[in-house]
Amino acid sequence: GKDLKSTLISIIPERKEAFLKVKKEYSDKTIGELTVGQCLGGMRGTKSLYWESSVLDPNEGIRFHNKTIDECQEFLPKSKHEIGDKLSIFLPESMFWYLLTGQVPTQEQVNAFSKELAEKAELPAYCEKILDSLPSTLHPMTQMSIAISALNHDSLFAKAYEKGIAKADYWEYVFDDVINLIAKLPAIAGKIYQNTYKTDILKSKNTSELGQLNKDQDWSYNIASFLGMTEKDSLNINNFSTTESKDFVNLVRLYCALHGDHEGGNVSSHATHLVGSALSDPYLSYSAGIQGLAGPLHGLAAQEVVRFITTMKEKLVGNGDKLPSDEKIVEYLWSILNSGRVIPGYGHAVLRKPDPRFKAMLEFGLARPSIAENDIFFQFVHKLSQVAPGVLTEHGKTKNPYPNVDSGSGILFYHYGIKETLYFTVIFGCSRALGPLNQLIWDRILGLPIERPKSIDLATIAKLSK
Ligand code: CMX
Repeated sequence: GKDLKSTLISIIPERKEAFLKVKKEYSDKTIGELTVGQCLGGMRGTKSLYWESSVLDPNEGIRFHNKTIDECQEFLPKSKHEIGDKLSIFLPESMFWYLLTGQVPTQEQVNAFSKELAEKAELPAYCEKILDSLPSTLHPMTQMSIAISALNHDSLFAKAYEKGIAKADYWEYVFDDVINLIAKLPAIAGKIYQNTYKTDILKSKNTSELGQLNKDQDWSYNIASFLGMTEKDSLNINNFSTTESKDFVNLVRLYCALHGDHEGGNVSSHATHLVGSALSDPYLSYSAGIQGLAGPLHGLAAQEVVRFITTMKEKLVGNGDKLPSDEKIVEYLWSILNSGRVIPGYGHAVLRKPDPRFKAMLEFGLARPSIAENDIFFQFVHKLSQVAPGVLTEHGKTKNPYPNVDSGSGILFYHYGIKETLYFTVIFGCSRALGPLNQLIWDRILGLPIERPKSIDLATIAKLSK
């Protein structure tokens, strides 16, 4: 079978023709109107961004090229080492292939793509040096954005652009940069974890690395390995059994595949697309996306849920390992709401039903007895998803009383030993590369221009609204 780039090349003419047709025939047609409320209110609901790979439906949640999460779980290829294993999860690299091309890769194509990513995974020495020089008190997301923007040193697009290339050729260099960047994220994530939290362990074991790259393994396996959290290829810092090691790798796969793309308007995706429109290379563009993901209203929400759940458990059952009664939980939720705080992990700006990504994360835990039966924090998450919607509905404020994606993911990573809450968003940062960087390639294929919306002052707004 063809590799990813050749597959992409084969579909470009058709997609380009469709794009140009719509642009030519409908450019002066109206697809919505703009209210003052939207202009002053975060541009909610303004249909003003082009994004191909996913669409968010308020009731159904995200669809990738029109397929639901459940469907993607059925047809996207898994690791070649775990074919036929019911608990194994499809690969984020399968998802990237699908997002970029709209086609489902064969098992062989994904095997080769995983291998290509592993072969390009190593960080250049200067990037390691930069990461090693950062204070361990620097937020992990700041470290991540520094490392990614530093890689612009090796951008093939930036170099070619400097020499002079035709506009029609931009995308090829952007494509190569994107693959290189995605390939290097596991090593970046691992180095940050190691430098920020695990220097003592390294010292005590007299070694300089938590884990190694395994070129015969997939991208998520290598994330887990660089975190020191596989049974083989790493220090196995949490003493995982074979099953736990496999399950953790599958958690990384599931999390990364599902959090990759969520339309174009969320802050990290929009920022990547905007900065890329100035022809900044993919490293600079995605480092801007990472900086947006680092905001508490965006990527950091998962860490808030973990704090919320662990505090609630502490307050309601102390060191106990049995859930309290539903009444006790309901009472606790009301005490939070009555003190003017929000229930983290519930509500959404666009969604009006339970987030299917939450359902997928929940099912991951429910399928594993060690989590479903023995992890009280997970049991709290599960119970809350049954109890909180009723309380929030009675409270009557939120437009969506259901759990959102952040409700379940953090506590699963917590289960496997990532207790450093500030670190969660770095794994989100590995995942989020898939959506925005696939669109960035298409932005250059289709020759989208620099973005430059019109801004206006208050007097003009008042005048125009008369
Ligand atoms: N608990 C209590 N009150 C809530 C609530 C919650 N979980 N979610 C919304 N509300 C309240 C809002 O604070 C707002 O109150 P005011 O009118 O007093 O300001 C009212 O309900 C209406 O809000 P909304 O229109 O339903 O929601 P928004 O689009 O304004 O905000 C969101 C969406 C996610 C920020 C909000 O639901 C929230 O704060 N949730 C908790 C934090 C959280 O889980 N964030 C992660 C979101 C997932 C993601 O995008 O990654």
